[in-house]
Amino acid sequence: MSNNDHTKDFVGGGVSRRTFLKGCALAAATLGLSPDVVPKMVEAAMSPKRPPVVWLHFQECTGCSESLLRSARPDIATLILDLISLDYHETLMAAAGKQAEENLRNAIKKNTGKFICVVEGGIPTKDGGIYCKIGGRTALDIVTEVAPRAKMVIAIGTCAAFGGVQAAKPNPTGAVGVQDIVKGQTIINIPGCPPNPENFLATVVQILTYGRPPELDELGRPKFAYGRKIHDHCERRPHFDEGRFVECFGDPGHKKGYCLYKVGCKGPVTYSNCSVERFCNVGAWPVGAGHGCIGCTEPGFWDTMMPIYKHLPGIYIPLGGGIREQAEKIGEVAVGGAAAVIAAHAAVGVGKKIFSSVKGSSQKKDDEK
Ligand code: FSX
Ligand code: SF4
Ligand code: F3S
Repeated sequence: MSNNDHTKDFVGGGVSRRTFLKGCALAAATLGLSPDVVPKMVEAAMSPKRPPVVWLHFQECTGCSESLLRSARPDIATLILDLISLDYHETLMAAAGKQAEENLRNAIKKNTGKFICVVEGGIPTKDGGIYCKIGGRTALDIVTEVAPRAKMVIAIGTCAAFGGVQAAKPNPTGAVGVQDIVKGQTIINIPGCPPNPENFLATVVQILTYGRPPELDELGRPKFAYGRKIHDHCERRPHFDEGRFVECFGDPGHKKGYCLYKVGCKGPVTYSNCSVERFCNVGAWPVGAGHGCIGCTEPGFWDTMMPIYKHLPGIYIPLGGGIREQAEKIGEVAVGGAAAVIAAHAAVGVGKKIFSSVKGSSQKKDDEK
């Protein structure tokens, strides 16, 4: 693909000013900005100068692209594909083989220092990175060549941000996220397995409007999306506060919509706006559907948030009437495993928060507010 017109072929393309307006209003709300900024956003979004985007796929399930393309409100995929000039995207472009490789080379050459590089998927580093190859080159080679030449990088999904499912123990391919390889570059992490497309849209609109990334947390995640815990805005929170829990799936408490903490919900230690933004324009999200949050926006969640159906140890739960009691201990093996992995992440910000939550301190403070 060489220009935006070409991308329109893929999505049935072309959006009206009204759609831009709706999309920008949605982005402004997601970013937590006043509606006053919407005209400025629309102006930036409708500019004929579309930022070139090179989208790389590595170790992943393509769920990030899928969730983007299947999104609604107001057809985010169309909107994004009209906002940018998607010069290279392996699963969307018509080109294949040598022509595709040439497209990539040309896009980089023509737009060095100007394009946005979106990376989807983890990068294997073991044995010279041979476990993911495209056109005979390793993902490691490709990302090392492309990402430093970009204006900035967006790592979409937990795989690109932190290594994801393939980085789970024993991580046989040595998978890591982009930030572990590419240094000295602006990298915006939009984790989630897959992430909410609205967070990606809002980030793109922010970049278009202000020419810079949104404010990021210590893990490189936009604060507008990852600044609060799932638990802080969960519709089941009143049940948590009053000590009404699902004890096992399908029990009367489950049918009544009680809190899922005791059946493994990791909402108290997971930073994301899922409980506010929801998915698919129908208000759906994991906890709303009756399953606990598995912490998919956090680094190493496939290890640190396990077992899926047990809550983390040491988080205080209320028993109702303001009486608190430390949650019952889960099996020693699970406790040791989770605590050890979480301790390993304690060197970075959110890891620290998780660690202190596990020790009971920060969670207790939060719950006492
Ligand atoms: Fe990873 Fe994206 Fe999980 Fe999949 O492609 S974040 S495996 S749902 O979706 O990279
Ligand atoms: Fe919601 Fe989970 Fe918190 Fe319960 S523990 S209130 S289900 S986020
Ligand atoms: Fe993931 Fe939990 Fe949101 S599992 S999608 S962070 S509710």
